[in-house]
Amino acid sequence: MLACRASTLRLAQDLAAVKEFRRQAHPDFSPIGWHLGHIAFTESLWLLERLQRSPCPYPQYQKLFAADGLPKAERENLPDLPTILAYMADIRDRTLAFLDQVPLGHQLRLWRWLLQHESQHVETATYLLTLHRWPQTHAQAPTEVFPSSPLPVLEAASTTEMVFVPGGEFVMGGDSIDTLDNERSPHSVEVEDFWIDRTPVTVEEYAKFIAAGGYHNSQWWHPEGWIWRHRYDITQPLYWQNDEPQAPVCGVSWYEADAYACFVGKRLPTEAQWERAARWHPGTQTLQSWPWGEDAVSDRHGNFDSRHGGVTPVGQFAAGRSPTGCDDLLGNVWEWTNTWFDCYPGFEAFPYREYSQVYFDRAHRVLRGGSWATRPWVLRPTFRNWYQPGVQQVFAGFRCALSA
Ligand code: AVJ
Ligand code: FE
Repeated sequence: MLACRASTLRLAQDLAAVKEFRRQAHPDFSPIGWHLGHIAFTESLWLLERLQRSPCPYPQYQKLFAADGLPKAERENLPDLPTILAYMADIRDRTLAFLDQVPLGHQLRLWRWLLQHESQHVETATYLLTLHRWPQTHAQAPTEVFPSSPLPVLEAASTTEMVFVPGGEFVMGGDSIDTLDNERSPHSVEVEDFWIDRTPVTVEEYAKFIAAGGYHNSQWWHPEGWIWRHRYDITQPLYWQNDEPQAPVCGVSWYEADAYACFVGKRLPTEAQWERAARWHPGTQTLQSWPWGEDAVSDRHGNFDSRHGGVTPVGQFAAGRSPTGCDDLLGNVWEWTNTWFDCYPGFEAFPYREYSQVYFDRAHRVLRGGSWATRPWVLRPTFRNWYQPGVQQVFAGFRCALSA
């Protein structure tokens, strides 16, 4: 709890400009300050009100900071940063005092869920800070110079190397104390032999899709993706920049990832394939805890925990490589998969239906692997993130797959 809060405050200290703290960076997201208040509100709700059965210590924040309180656009009227930090500190003092009175193992899953919850909101806040600051830190993005009429069919040449992953039966999901409701329960699935890109698709590779008029040729696009691309007049990833060709492409929606995969004659991996690639050791025929084996996650294994302040060129973390030869599976960018977010067999909502269950609606696609801003205790090969297919998630990229 202390390590988690220290890393949350690291982000809070970075909020120099008040406008970044209060203003929505994007209409789909609440302001950063709301995320901080919501972290404390959620801790207070579940530990103090529900577990300890205390009255709500800050009823004035009930409506503002509850997940279902106000529309996102009405969350800009926030207390100032010191007030929110004091709120967070006071709730934390109360929960630690409560922890002194209860056995450590009592409702451990709920206590640990709160850390997962806090750090996911911190990742979203990091995301929003990135959006706020993008225009200052990056030069004007180059726009494409290609014709807007459909082009003839092109033979797509992807130079992204692929690795072979033998198929078979394996146990997907997890039930360790930190796993969220949507990761449970472990269950057996079977995948066929497949190939998967060694690394996420790079800026250099993706630029070929743009250069070939990929955004102007319906043949690569899912019908809904083609409608989406026209409705919002999308011609490149959000905040597209090509100054680092070996960086993973990011800021892409599922529709763009899917279209690119089609363009290179591949497709997106299913989440079962992704998890198999991240955990299966063909030599020992066993599942590993991590792509690299059993060693605890460390800096050598990938780009996460905001250590590098952004994406890093693909393939820089040899220690994080999987037995089949995949790099960057955990950290760097979230990776879109071909799978709708849905429950696993035996699903039980925890701690509330609105956490996962309401998103099992065939309107959200699963992303795997974590980003450069994911905290180490959230980074794991069974973790499932989800977004609507039209969200150009600036922390998301993808890798492609191919059936054998
Ligand atoms: C899993 C990141 C999509 O931020 O909406 C936080 C996590 N749920 N509080 C989100 C979450 C409730 C969720 N994501
Ligand atoms: Fe939340």
